[in-house]
Amino acid sequence: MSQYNEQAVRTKLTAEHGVLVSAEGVAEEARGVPRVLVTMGSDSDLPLMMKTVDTLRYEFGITSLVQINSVHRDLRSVVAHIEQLPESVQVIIACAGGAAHLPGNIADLRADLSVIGVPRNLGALQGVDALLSMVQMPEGAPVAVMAIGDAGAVNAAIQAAKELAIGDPALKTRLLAYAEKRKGRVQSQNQTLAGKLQNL
Ligand code: AIR
Repeated sequence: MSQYNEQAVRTKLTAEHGVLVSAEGVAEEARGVPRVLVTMGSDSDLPLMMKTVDTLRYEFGITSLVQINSVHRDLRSVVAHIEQLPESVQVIIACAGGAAHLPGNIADLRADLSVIGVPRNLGALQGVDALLSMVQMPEGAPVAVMAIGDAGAVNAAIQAAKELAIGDPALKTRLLAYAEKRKGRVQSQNQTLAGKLQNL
């Protein structure tokens, strides 16, 4: 991200912006400029959202900011956090469970940024509640909603990488390499298929 001076963005980061995470480590150990905000309603969402953070940093080399934001427990701080994001952040990934209004609220606050929603599989309705809360946005404030749970968390990272790759050929190359790895999985399944069928 040549248009952003890494040192300038990093020195401006405060605890209010969230915690920086990159392939090198967390907080002071992290490197690079945050291009994605990964936010969630509670730290109980973290195990799920680490799949997003890890896909971003290890598959695509994308540094993210990670932050907790609850629109049902502290709405005012959500507004402040989202309005103060560093300008290097170009995509927001938001996860919540239950009455999951975080991505929709952020889509209203930030008409200039892409918002991707990850519904968490939780409680009596196992994520169907979160999915419907996210996906039924009124006209004018879209949220790109992923699948419920693990697949959605990983896909959110890939979707963010695709959006960032529009202006970043190196990232395009990494996306293609990631797709090749997926093809390899099918090929190796076919190679071991005869043996598996014989044992059934
Ligand atoms: N949540 C928190 N504030 C608003 C919402 N929707 C969600 C969290 C989490 C769930 O409530 O995103 O998925 C349960 O949170 P906790 O903190 O009780 O584990």
